[in-house]
Amino acid sequence: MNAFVPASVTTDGFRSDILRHLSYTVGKDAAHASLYDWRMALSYALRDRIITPWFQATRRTWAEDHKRVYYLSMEFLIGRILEDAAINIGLREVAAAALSDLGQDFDLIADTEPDAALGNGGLGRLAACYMESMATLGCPAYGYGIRYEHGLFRQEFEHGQQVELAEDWLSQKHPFEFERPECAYTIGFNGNVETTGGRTVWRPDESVLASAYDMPVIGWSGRWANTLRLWSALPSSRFDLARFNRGDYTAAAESETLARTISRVLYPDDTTHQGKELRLKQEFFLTSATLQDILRRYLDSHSDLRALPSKVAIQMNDTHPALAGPELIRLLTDHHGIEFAEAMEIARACLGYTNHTLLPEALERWSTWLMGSVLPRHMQIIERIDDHHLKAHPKRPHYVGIVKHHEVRMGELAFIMSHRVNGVSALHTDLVKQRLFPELDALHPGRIINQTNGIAPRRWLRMANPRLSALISETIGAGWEDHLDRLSELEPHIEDKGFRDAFAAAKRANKVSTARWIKEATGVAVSPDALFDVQIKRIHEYKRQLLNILQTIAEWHTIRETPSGNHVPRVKIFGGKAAPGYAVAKEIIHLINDVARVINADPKVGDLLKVIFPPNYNVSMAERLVPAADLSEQISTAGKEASGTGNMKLSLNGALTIGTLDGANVEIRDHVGPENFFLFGMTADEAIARRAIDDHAREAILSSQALQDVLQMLAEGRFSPDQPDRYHGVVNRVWHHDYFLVASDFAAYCDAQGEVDKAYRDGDGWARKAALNTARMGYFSSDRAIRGYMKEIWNTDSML
Ligand code: 26V
Repeated sequence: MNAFVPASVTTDGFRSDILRHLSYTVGKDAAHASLYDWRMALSYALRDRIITPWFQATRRTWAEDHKRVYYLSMEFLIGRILEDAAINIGLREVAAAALSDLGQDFDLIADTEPDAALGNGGLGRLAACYMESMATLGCPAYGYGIRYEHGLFRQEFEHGQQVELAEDWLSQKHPFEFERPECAYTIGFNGNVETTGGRTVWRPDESVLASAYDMPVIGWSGRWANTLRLWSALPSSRFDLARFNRGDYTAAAESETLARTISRVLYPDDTTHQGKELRLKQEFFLTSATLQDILRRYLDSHSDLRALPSKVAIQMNDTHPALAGPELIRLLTDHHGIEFAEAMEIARACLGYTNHTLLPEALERWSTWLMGSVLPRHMQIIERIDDHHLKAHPKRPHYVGIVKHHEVRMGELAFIMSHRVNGVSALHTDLVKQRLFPELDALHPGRIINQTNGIAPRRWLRMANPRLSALISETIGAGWEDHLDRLSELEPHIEDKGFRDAFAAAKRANKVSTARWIKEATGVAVSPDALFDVQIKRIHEYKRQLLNILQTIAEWHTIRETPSGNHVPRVKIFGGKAAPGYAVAKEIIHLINDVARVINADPKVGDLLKVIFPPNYNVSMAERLVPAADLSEQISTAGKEASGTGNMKLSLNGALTIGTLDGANVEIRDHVGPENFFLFGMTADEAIARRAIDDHAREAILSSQALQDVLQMLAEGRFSPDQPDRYHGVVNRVWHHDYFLVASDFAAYCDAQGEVDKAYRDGDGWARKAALNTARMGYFSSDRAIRGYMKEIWNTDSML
């Protein structure tokens, strides 16, 4: 039981709370209530308990006029809210007991909650973990995002191929949100700019309303709560009856159409920037509504906008909200009469920019034509910022700048408008300096800093893995959840065989229950004694699911050739979605499913090898798979994965990593110890050198019989008998267009997998390594990361 359970909340009391909400909020009699009804009643009863700390936190922030942090993100990949909130407020057990008295099961009810999937992957999930940590640390903060009607699409497989279906998390009532119709701002688009008498006015010819919805974010132990404010678009003018009556039917509904589209759907592609007008409008919608709200709040209790940076820190989660620079300057100059240069300094002192990717195709660039027509005033301001920066730094090389070749480069804009720019792992930050912004780094030494990513231990250990959490609490006592470094206190116990057995038993129990779930989800029976080898993340060439599946085929081949060999049984588990327009990624999904079908039906292989790919990987599925994993696949081409955070979740839960020297893998390996990590493959520098070699893949293929065999099987259609040439494209790309170096890293990867087998055969040795992973991962708490942002970027402190 939590020490901080609000003493006033008894099981009996909470049971009446639930029943009261069931009757008077949901309008159902217990005798006829469905799981949905119970979930609503439970959510409202919990929500009641969150309101008081939430109000208190808000009141104290006002009363003490504390600096506030504003975290702007196009994505918040929250997942389920109910159980996480229950755990943080200390009522998880009370609620379960109360429900059990009522003949209901907490887990069954919680399992009916749809994921709030307002994000694509790592960047959005990081925003959600950071919101939770800011609340845990008592850092007054607001998250700002868009309330997409449809989050990330639902994935199904048809004949092994991905199909996308609309996701509609909002089709059910969302009990943790509060509509704030009184809080709404007008967001303009297009139109023209007029300058008269020294004053500039933008006259948009289109507009929508941004209307707020608030969600409380409760921190660990319920000591602090912040707000996540999501904007929903509404028509700015009522239906234009006059135009309608004149027969102008479409124009009459224009504002309504624009409003309906703007917050309708999350862009499902996190790999390619397409320069689409609607996306630019979404970004401005988020940014403008948020900045208007920030200035309104500030001016409620201050009058001098020059002091804004002492009370306001604005973090841009990648460049998606990078219009914050020009928009803040516009509001300060055009609306509040501040001089341009001073406005720029004020804005820069408020703003910080986090870079999450080096992939050139993901870096945002907008044509000056589009920017100039959708946001004419901002286009002017952007040019002025660029000009001002050039004048201040006359030695700036001619090819450096924000506006080049008729494009606005959002990375450069965000950099120049921020007082701090940060990468998300030590290696990534070095690469941001050396490869992405070398010239700007030279002009602004010290501006680029590192903040290695982290994950929320409450969700990713305490909630996802109750068995391991209980063992940890029994061993080192309570309170590690918000002092994750304390996991190091486990180390001396790892020398104790009893502890290692208990650690292994928790893992095994997780595997048993996940095996049951796998059977339900996919129809395939897997043995919990097999090594659970897990690769869960978006499907992308650089993440190299292809390398994994090619090695799986090689392993299958070996088992068939030497059926009596000493093979370690494995379950290869994949999870992930491909962007709908990313044909190569979709082909990899198809391949994994085809290979799974053949291998899983092969009687010669039996339990020695299974391939599992449950559809619709999401946060909830991650919570189910992470605690059951033995091996974590972090095998991206070095230099391509900015950080990774799944790598942290898996290792924290006692999975060993097989991985490259990429992103945060480097730091994870430093922490857990190289002997507890299976390293393979080229470094980032070696990868670049390798690519420069003509026919690098050919050389690697010719020196690996295993790889030749695998490619041969693919070419012959062994996994696609109904269409033997289906994977000719894949084979051809490995031979001739292997940018991500699958062939060149193949042999090293197979060797590392051999090392994994060897280590796994020693069950007790494996348990030691697994436990050491958990014990040494405390550093990767998002609390540590947020402390870093508070100190080095936001210049703020805790109110606890
Ligand atoms: C780019 C775009 C381009 C425009 C359309 C929508 C969209 C959405 C997202 C992105 C960038 C995604 C970048 C990203 O997710 N990076 C990941 O960030 C994680 C958190 O820092 C990090 O762990 C991963 O390594 C990194 O890939």
